[in-house]
Amino acid sequence: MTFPTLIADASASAPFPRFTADDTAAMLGTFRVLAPDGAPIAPDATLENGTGVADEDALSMLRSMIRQRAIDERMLGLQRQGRIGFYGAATGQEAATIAPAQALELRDWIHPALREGGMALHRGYPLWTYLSQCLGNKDDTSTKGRQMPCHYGSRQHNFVTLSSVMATQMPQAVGTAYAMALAHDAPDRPLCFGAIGDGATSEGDFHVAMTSAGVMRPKGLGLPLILYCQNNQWAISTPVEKQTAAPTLAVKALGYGLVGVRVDGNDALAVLRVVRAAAASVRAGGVPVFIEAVTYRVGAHSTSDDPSRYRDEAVTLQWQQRDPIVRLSTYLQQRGVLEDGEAQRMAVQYDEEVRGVLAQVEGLPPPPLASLFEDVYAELPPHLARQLAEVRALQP
Ligand SMILES: Cc1ncc(C[n+]2csc(CCOP(=O)(O)OP(=O)(O)O)c2C)c(N)n1
Ligand SMILES: [Mg+2]
Repeated sequence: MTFPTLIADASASAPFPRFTADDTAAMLGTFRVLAPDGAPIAPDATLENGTGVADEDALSMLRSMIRQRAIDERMLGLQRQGRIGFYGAATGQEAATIAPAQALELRDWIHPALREGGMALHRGYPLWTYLSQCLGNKDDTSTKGRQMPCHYGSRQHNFVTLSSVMATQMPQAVGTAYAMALAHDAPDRPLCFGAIGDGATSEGDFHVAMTSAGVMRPKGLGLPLILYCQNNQWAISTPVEKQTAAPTLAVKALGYGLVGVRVDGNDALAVLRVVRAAAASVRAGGVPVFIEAVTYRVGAHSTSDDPSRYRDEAVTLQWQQRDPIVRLSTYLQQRGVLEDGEAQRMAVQYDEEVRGVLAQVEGLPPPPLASLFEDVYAELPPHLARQLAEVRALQP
C-alpha cells in the first residue's frame, strides 16, 4: 500500500453535495474542508466562518475527540494489565467517529460497529456506564455483563447494542429506516445511521443491505438512511485493496442506485458537513446515502492484535502525523477560539475524569447471578427454573 494514493485525489473543490445517484465525481474525489495542517483549503465566503461550521460545533467535536482518545488510552492500558479482556480503540479515527454524532439528532437511531462507542458518549451516554460495560459489572446496563467490552447500547440514546458480527449493522439499519419511514412523514423524518468498517463491505450482508436500501421505497420515498463506512484501510490484517478492486468504496453506491460520497475521515469539519447534508436529504425523502470516510487505523485492530507483523509501520507513522485532533485544534487556534495549550489541558482533564470514574466502577460487583436467566423467556422453561433454584441455593 502506498500512503499518498488514497488521498491524492482530495480536493477542496470536490463537487459536494450534489446528491444525485450518478455523481461519480463525489464518489471518486474526497471531500475535504481542512488541509492536514488545519488551514481551510478554499474558504467560501458564503459559508459560516468560511468552512460552513460554527465554532461551537467544532469545539464540541474537539472535546469529545480528546475525551475519546483519553478513554481509549486508559482502556488499552487496562487491558494490558489484565483488568479487562478486550478493547477496540478508535485512535486516529476520532473525527470519523465523533463528527457524525454531532451531525445527527438524538431522535435518530444508530447501529454502531466496533469504533463508534464515542458516538454514544457524544450523545450523553454516561462514562460510568461505558466503563461498567467494559468491566461487565452490575452497572453494565447495556449488556448485563454478558458481552465482551465495547458492546455499548442504550435505548435512551437510540444507540443499538453492537453486534460483533461484521456488516449486520447494514440490514438492521435498513429495517430500522423502513420502520421509521412507515411511522413518520417527510420532509422531517428521523433517520437511521448504520456503521461498518471497510472489511465489512466484503460481507454478503453489505450487498443485501445496499440492494434493499435502494429498492425499498415506502410511501414512494427513499428510506431515511445513512450507511457509513469508516475505511481505516485494514480489516485486522487484510488491507482494503484485498476487499475490492473498485477505485473507492463510495463508488459502490452507484451500482445500487444510492448516493455515494467519499470524505476525508480525519477532517472533522468535512465529515460533519457531509453527514449533515446527507441527513437533510434523507429526512426529506431523498435516496439513502452511503458515505466512505477515509481514515487509518493507527493502532492495533484490538488488544488481541499486533500489526507490526503484517504491515509497514512507516505508513502508520505518516498517518499519525495527520492526527485529526491536531488538525481540528490547530484550526480552532487559528480562529482564536482555542487557547494555546488548551487541547493538552483538556486531555489531562479527561484522563483524570476517566481515572476517577474507573476507580469507582472497578470496585462494583458483577451483575446478580440470577440475572443470567432474564431477558430470553417470558416464562422460564422447567430446566432453567431448576437451574435458577440451584443458583439461588448457592448464594449466601
Ligand atoms: C462475519 C464476521 N466474520 C469475521 C469476524 C471477525 N472479525 C472481527 S473484526 C474483523 C475485521 C473488521 O474489519 P473492518 O470491517 O474493516 O472494521 P475495523 O475493525 O477495521 O473497524 C473480523 C474479520 C466477525 N466479527 N464477523
Ligand atoms: Mg477496517
